[in-house]
Amino acid sequence: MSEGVGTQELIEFYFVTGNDQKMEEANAALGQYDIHVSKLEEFQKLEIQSNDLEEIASTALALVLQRTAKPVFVEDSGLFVHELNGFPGPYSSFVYETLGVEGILKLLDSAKSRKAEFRSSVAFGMDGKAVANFSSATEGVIQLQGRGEKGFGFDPIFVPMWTQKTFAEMELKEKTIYSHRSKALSKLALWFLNESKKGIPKESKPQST
Ligand code: ITT
Repeated sequence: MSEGVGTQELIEFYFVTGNDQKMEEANAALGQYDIHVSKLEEFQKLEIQSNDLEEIASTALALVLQRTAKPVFVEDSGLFVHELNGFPGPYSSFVYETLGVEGILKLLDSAKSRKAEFRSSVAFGMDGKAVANFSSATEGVIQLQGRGEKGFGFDPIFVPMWTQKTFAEMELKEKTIYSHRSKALSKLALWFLNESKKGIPKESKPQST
């Protein structure tokens, strides 16, 4: 196992997702720690309905862990708009497919605040057992109109704090600096590299950070 960030040894994690852009982002985020990510093609992420991203990710992971001993993770994420009391949140995928970016812009037509945050929750397991969850968020502002062609989902309307660009105007490398997903995955990487030095706990209640 790796002795830490910057070592030459390549670690392989597996990601269960139907979203290829999430895959690319995961590789960019974990690549910083010499961790390579491959897709577990034969698996589908099954999503329960819940208001809690961590619960959605953990439940999806539990099903995957019944069928593989590989180091594997799933991620659940969403856009939480403050003025809409956190909507669409855990329903972001469905809302994106039905109302789209324009739907969110319409809902915010007369909103006083355009503050929002993207949240990400990563559930990681290995040897057939859930080991840990990592969550993160990125705050920002919903724009009046979409800008940019890159990324996916609500990227064209979201500008993270401390920047002027929407996620869709950023190269992958730049989105990796700010994104909720990248921050949650960095927590996973740092935890894993640290635990690897001690020996990963095999029997444990998944911990959350
Ligand atoms: P999985 O197969 O991994 O579930 P998914 O795209 O369906 O892929 P989620 O269920 O986590 O992922 O849905 C999150 C939705 O929230 C996603 O479809 C987007 O609409 C939105 N979203 C999450 N992260 C985003 C990001 O970084 N940029 C833009 N939109 C994002």
